[in-house]
Amino acid sequence: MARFTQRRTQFMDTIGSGLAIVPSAVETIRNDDVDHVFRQSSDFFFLTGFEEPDAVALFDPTHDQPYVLFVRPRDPEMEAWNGKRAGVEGATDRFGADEAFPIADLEKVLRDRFRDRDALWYATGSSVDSRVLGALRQARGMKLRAGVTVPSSIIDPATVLHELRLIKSSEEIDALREACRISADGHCEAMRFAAPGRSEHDVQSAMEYVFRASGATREGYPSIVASGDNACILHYVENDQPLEDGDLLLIDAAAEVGYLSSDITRTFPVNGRFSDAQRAVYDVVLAAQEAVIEACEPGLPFTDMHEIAVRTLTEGMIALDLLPGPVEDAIAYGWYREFYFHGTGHWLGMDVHDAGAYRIDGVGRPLQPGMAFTVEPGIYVARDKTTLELSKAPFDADAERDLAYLKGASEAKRILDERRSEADTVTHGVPEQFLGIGIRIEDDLLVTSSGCENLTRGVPVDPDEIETLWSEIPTVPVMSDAGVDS
Ligand SMILES: [Mn+2]
Repeated sequence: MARFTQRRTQFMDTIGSGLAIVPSAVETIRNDDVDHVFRQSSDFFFLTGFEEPDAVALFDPTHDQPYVLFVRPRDPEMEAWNGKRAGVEGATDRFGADEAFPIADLEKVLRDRFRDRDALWYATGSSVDSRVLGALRQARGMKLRAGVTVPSSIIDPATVLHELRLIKSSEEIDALREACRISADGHCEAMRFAAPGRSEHDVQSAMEYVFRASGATREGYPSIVASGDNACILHYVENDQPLEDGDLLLIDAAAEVGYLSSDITRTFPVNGRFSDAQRAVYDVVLAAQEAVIEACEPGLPFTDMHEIAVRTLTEGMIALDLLPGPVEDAIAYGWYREFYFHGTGHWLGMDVHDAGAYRIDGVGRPLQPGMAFTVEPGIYVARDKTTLELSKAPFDADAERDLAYLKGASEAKRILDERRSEADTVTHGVPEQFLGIGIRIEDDLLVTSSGCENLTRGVPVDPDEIETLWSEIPTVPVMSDAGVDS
């Protein structure tokens, strides 16, 4: 438990004479007596190592009992139904709390602890808002009568906590490495397993079997197993379609180990052979990914990665006649967004889209050793995108985000559409052979002192290597294969 103690010390060192409250995740009902699978909140687990719901952690560094846990009390009858509880005794004996209380005592203890504290570090919007803020209101009432000080400001602990989570410790890196290794193995199995006549669901089963059988706790996020046109839907999770000969299969899936998640995407042909058109688009995406990975080293601003990806992808799209040139126009007017409309990566860690700021004072944050992130360019040519109407209105991603923030997404879209329709336009036909192709390639990188380490190349990206792997016999048994020609 040493790592949790160390994190609490680091966290408490920064909150000074304030106090911090961090709640656990809550259970959500699936139906009747059945809950959705519970997974502890990453912030809470990071500081406590405690995996039960209905808990709250209090950090009060100037008190002589600085670390307090509020937990579900022991209850043999409930435990016989729903599993063991650490209880108040376990919270102190096994989880290192200086003091522990039943969760029902939260308000009473908080009122006491709020005395003489200047700030409350608490992320409002949680399930215990009414209890925490109710206790604070009562403490303020006491303040008027008794003349004590209670917190007069509420500060989001993310500013401290998420910075701690952003730089990974050696233990976290070990877990992340293992998650990446297992995830790569699962993707390799998916490449062996996929064949015309099997389904997205069959491939998902084989891949997730490898994840879990290799020691993963769970998937880091719902697996996306998207064949053919489905690959153009970014968060497709139905995963229920048969695999068609000639289609590509895009899989975005990964394992979680020790509360650290990997995040891998591969795209490969269902029948083991890229068509010329598929290979041409694939090569552009791979070139963009490699250009970004090549540039990754300490000091590179996070936002530069997207610019590198956009430039390489745009050059490739123009070379394939997906877009008209010149490159400078296709970038300045944002034409590339017809086929590439998401970011190039995100922090990776306890949450797949992990905590931590991407910009500081509006400027892209420089990479530092111990940060982990994804690099995931893609090209998605929707089946019905046969003709493009490309506007020559200047495109500014930051200005568009600001506008969406101020006006709301739908009003911002209306304003931008109007602006685009008023500018000159270019009409461009999309070559038919590319329609319906969606490709993304995603790897996980760890910043080292001298560069970046790719943690997920245990699964190939090279098209020839993918074709070879596809031809191998699956290691997971094929349970039903009625539709497959062998
Ligand atoms: Mn990702």
